[in-house]
Amino acid sequence: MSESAYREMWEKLDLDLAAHDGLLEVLGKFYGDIYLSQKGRLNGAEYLDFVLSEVHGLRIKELQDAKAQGKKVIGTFCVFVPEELSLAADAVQVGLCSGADAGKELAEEIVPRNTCALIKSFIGFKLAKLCPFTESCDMIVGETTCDGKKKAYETFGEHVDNMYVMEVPQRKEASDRELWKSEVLRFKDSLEELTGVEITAERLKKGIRIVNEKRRALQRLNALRAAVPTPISGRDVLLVNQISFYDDPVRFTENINKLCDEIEERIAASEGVVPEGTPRVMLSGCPMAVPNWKLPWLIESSGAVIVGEESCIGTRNSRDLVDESGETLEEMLDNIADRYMKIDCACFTPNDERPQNVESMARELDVDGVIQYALMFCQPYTHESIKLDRRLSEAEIPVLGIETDYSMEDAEQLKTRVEAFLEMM
Ligand code: BJ8
Repeated sequence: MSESAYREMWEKLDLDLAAHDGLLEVLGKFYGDIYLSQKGRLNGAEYLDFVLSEVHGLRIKELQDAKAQGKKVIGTFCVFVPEELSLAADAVQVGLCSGADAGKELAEEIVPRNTCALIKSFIGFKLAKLCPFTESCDMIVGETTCDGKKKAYETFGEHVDNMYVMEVPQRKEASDRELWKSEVLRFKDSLEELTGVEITAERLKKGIRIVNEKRRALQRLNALRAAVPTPISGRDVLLVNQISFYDDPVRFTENINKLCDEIEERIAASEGVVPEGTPRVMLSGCPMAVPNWKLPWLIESSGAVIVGEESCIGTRNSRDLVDESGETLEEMLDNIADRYMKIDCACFTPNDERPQNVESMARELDVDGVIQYALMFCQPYTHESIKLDRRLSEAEIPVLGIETDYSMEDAEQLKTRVEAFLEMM
């Protein structure tokens, strides 16, 4: 598609074209510095580069084409929203979390300043008219996870059409499972009403299979990257996880499996993206949405390699599959409810699974240290970081806690802390 056709599309979506041009320019430069400058990347990374370069172009065109064919677009902010159901309703589901400071001042007019950067970012992108994904949505799904998000959706909802909020329980008792199942059913009904498509057992089975295949590809990638020497950079795997929320799920799975085939060849030849002996680090904590690449870049440019992300844009989203043995609609809906109740988000209390998961992941990946990442003002993850710090220290796994936002102002200071941590490891 030509540049002028893209501009016409963005204009129709009511984007602020001048501000949007500025955003794409900064994004392109940032991507070049952080991604394209890497040495020894896999050929399959071309897919990542292509998707990222067309994230506001070709992918948005695809969404417009889907809409022209009568399909609906569902926007989400959290891994609790079951994509299986959206696919079964013949809809397209896309992630709307954003990882850049755009529109921050506008966002601070409607949410408190001491709100995390992720929330301010999705609000800022909307208010500054910068996000073609948000503007393409027929329904935007929020969820009652942290207080920041659930209060923000009240005001955000005044600025978008068709805001829908799923109630996510805060505990994991039988009554919470019951509540969650009823929310899964309510979401199914709302999708059917929006799309006019009845979610049958056959359609849902297909939706479950597509999303499971996507998660299987991510599991395969996570298993392969654990090899020594490390065959793929942490930055590239983070990008894979980020793209998993935007790209068509079938195309994504196919490309990630091809990337994994190439990684297998690399492993067989004992080739790594970094030399053997490079310190292995695992990230744990808040999700890192596109283009939040600051910390991974600082870590990997300090001489370490990231071999795991315990995060929703990471293994928390791919660890569990939906049981595929269900045959009736009811069985499948139960299996979906069960799978999503396993998510160990810090919004749950108690949340004993998460420390266990973090420690066992660190051991399985044989990491030299864990870097806990929390966005400033994120209560759930900063609270849990204290407990996790204690647990990992007791297990003699070196740990560093980082609290930051999306600005680059603290980059130098963070780099110094990361370097000191790597030396200490
Ligand atoms: S399941 S982690 S995607 S809620 S960083 S907005 S928690 S103040 S993102 Fe999340 Fe779903 Fe949980 Fe995952 Fe609040 Fe913290 Fe901000 Fe956060």
